[in-house]
Amino acid sequence: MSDKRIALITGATSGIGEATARLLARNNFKLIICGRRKERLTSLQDELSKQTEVTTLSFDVRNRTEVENALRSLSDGWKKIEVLVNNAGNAHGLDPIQSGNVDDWDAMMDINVKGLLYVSREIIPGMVERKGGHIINLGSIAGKEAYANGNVYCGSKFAVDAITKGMRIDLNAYGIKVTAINPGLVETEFSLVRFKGDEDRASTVYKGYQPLKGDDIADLILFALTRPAHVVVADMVVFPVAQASATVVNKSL
Ligand code: NDP
Ligand code: 8X3
Repeated sequence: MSDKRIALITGATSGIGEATARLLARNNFKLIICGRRKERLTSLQDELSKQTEVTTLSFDVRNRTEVENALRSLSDGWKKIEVLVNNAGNAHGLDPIQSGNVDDWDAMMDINVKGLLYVSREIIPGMVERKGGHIINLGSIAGKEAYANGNVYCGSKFAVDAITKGMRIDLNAYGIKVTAINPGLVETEFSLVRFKGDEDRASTVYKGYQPLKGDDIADLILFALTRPAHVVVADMVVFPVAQASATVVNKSL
């Protein structure tokens, strides 16, 4: 019988989630990779299947029925999910509160907060029944400090911070580990999504210093997942060396 743990990663089609899928595939995990872009899921599955067993689930985390149907469609061999990486999420827009786009607000609260909850609600009961498992929630420095024009994105990540703490308390009785990873600036498709495909504006965010890469965050996720049974990494904040807070970034390094 395989001793590999099954890890489900949301948002595995890009950035931090994709890097995490690649690293876990090389480190004794079987993978359920999720996202909306099916062609990216299939191509990642083809690549990683050389290293481990991989299955894909395509759903929009905003749509509760899609989330439920997708997760309940897993065959028996894939149902015992021991690791959940709640990573799917994005910022949409960067506007002052008085002129914010309400569709952007809906997207951020629906994806970053409600989507994380819908996925978790499907997976946690199995962990409780088996008295074990590990949930890794991707928060952000934006969930620790509010910054100018970050308002609702920060609100969504402050919510992730509170939900993570609540999960850790409620699941304490069952030996389930809950970890928050809170990165600063990581160069992924994040800014391209935030600025609605404006490549120049997106690339400016990462100019003048060395930002984190998806691989740097994947390393920390693997670190948290491979601590001894009695150790849980509860809460990590990680910056590129050039960053000192949500807004202090030394662009001359
Ligand atoms: P990317 O834009 O590169 O990746 C986002 C991932 O989320 C994609 O795989 C995307 O897949 C998925 N996703 C987005 N919306 C949905 C949806 N409605 N349903 C299902 N999946 C969705 O960004 P990152 O890798 O940087 O972001 C990953 C996480 O890290 C996010 O939670 C983000 O807030 C957090 N983070 C990022 C930081 C950064 O600087 N980059 C810093 C701190 C935290 P698809 O489009 O295929 O559905
Ligand atoms: C992503 C990092 O600083 O853009 O969560 O909010 S930041």
